[in-house]
Amino acid sequence: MYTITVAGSVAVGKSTIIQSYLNYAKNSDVKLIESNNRFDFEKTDAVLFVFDLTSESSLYEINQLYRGYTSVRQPKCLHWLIGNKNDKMRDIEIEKCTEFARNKSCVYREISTKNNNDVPNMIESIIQKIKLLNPKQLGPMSDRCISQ
Ligand SMILES: Nc1nc2c(ncn2[C@@H]2O[C@H](COP(=O)(O)OP(=O)(O)O)[C@@H](O)[C@H]2O)c(=O)[nH]1
Ligand SMILES: [Mg+2]
Repeated sequence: MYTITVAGSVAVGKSTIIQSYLNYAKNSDVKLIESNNRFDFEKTDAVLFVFDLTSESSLYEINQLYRGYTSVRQPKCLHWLIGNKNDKMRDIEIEKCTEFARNKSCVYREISTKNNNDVPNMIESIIQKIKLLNPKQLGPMSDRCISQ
């Protein structure tokens, strides 16, 4: 079971992202949790820093969350910057978003939970990257050693 933590300011769409994925993948080996708590950032496989493309303050509120994250993150933990609500008229220039992501070495992606494919595609590609880094399905290392 992998864990993806969805962080970000109030009303950016965290719950909607999680619900959209649950509707799509009923039996997934990934657990999505909504949290801004750095103790959750400590024990997760990936963090999605979500902001609302129509709210510049929601982008800047990620600064503090990101600081908490960097203070506890595990070396293999992956992180993304997600601009949500791209079905609406944007209030933040794309250059500002990509620059913000670059400064935090985040992959940047824009989505809308109103588009049925965006959340499943995003989460599936994240799961693929997590699995490449953490091949847990292979079982414990000891089971994979051939005895001499
Ligand atoms: N237009 C639009 N509204 C969205 C989108 N995602 C979420 N919302 C709306 O934004 C509001 C806050 O969403 P919610 O998931 O509760 O945000 P949270 O506080 O981050 O968990 C709700 O009214 C959602 O329906 C989106 O992609 N586009
Ligand atoms: Mg919520």
